[in-house]
Amino acid sequence: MADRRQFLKTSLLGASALAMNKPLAAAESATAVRKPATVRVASTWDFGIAANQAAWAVLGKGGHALDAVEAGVRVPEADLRNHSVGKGGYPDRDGKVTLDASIMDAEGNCGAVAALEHVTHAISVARRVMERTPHVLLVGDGALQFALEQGFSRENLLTPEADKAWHEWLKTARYQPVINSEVRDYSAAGPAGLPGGKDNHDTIGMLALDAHGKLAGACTTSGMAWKLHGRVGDSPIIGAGLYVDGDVGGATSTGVGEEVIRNAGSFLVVELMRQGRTPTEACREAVLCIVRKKPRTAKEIQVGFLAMNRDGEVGAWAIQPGFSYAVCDAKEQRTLIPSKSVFLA
Ligand code: SD4
Repeated sequence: MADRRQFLKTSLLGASALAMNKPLAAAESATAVRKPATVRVASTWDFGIAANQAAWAVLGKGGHALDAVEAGVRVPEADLRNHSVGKGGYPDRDGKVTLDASIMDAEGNCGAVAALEHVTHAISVARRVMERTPHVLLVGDGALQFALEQGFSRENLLTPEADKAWHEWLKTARYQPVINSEVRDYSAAGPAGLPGGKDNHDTIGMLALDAHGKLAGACTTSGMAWKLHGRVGDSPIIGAGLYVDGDVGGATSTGVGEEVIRNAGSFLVVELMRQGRTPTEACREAVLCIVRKKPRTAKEIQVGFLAMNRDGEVGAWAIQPGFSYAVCDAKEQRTLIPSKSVFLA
């Protein structure tokens, strides 16, 4: 009997040691075949080209990915022609411009602001939340109070052009927020209004891998035009609009944030990469998750994911055609790649 107990104990110990070693062995073999990392930055939409240039100014001289993504996304935040990020963004249905942003590094440090008013560079406030508070997310008045305490200046973010567009919207909208305003614009405005078209793209999400082998990501937006005051999208929600795991990769999203939040989208993409998917495969699977859950809604909306693994490989996938992403590295500085999509043009 004693022998049998000893046998069982030994076998169980052996089995659990084997089970514990299994993921370790897999991780080791993954390390063994790992390609050398490529210093690279990628970001959503065509405005990512200019943003990538600013990020590359940091990365190209051996700078840190976290500094690069912050510097990069500050470009569209300050661009008044851009109506979906930072100053000049379209307001909510009450005429208030409210910004959402998040930033994350390879070690899991992260910071975010949501429904922030009167400060152009929401991403830099998000970074301060990460580095100078014990918190992850500050919202609304509290986020503004913190930003002002940190020395950010108070500005009017509603430009005359955005104000005019809001008044136009008020004429016919009956004060109803619309979840898929991008796709509606698409049918009304023709090709220029396609999600990803000249005047109709949203959030910038950016992922970078630096010469030290570190990943970082940033995501910033003025959110959905004409939204309810106080509405927060996916962009400042860690795991939804942005997620980075230094051992695996990073992901970011654009499009209708509600569906991304419902599916913990960027976290899902990173976890799929952890299980061995390429960035493209992981983005595709995450998009299909959204489509499968709500096939009818999916026909009407756009969601796109962009991912980079720890080797610097980049991939993307979207629900609708029109999504594109910009990639910049030592070889190619201004590449714009059309994403594949579930539905075809
Ligand atoms: C958000 N993903 O707030 C962002 C941008 C957007 O429609 O509004 N897209 O949901």
